[in-house]
Amino acid sequence: MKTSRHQSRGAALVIAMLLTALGAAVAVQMIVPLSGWMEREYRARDTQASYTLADAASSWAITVLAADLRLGPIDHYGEIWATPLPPTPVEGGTIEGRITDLQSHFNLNNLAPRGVKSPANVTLAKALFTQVGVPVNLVDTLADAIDRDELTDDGQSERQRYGRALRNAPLVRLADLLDVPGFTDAFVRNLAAVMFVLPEASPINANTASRALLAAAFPAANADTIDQALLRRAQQPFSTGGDLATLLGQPTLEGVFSANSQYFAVEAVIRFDRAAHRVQLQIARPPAARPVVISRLISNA
Ligand SMILES: [Ca+2]
Ligand SMILES: [Ca+2]
Repeated sequence: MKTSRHQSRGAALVIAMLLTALGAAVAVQMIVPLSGWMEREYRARDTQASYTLADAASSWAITVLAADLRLGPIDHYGEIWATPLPPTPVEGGTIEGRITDLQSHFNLNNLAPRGVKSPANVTLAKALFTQVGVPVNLVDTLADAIDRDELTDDGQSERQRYGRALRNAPLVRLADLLDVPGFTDAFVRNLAAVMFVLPEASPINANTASRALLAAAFPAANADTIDQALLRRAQQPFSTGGDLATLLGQPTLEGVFSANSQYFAVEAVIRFDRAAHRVQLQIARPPAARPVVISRLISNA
């Protein structure tokens, strides 16, 4: 009862924020239905309207995430941003959407934050690679490809070890793995199920990470202790990345976890009489600046 009241209040708030975003960002005449009757005119109208509504979805998500930042430094699924936007009527159609936390997953660039290898993240990546059937030695290759120096862990030249110069820079997209010696299409597909690439290192948010990911990070913690930690998290989200290790009675993993997020995904579906479009956004929310859209994809839904 309490939960459903909380959810409907959350939904009312996210709808109010959408209407604010529509007012602020949308040239209203662009989404008023035109009088044309021909199919191609409908299509043109719907496509133009979908771009306009994609802008509205961006403004909506930015408004929601900026408002969240003012409420405090931690991020968890009990917050307003995590409440899905239910199908909401707008001129000529409906819009619905949801924001998810990209830092609930492992970001491959965490292997070498700011160009320096992170041993704890290398260890976690090896566990995750094993889970999806990708050889663990490729974690070392990838860490060498991302870290800025030209040396392997045992002091050899990377160029000699791998037969060519490595990129020595963060990955920009998952497909960049194909430029790293040893990675195949099949490996990249397997990794895509559990990992992400964000523009810079981004610790995993302990408040939004899956049970499986937490268990992989703390292989010495027993299952009951992890379940108890998850119950605790649902009641009272972690305030630092280290809280989780403490609760599990495990050593802190340097640089692996945080309790907040700077990267979010938005998925919105916009429906008209004759067409539906899916808008997928990635949003960066720096600690002291307005959130910005860093990638946008519009496709047929
Ligand atoms: Ca928050
Ligand atoms: Ca390197």
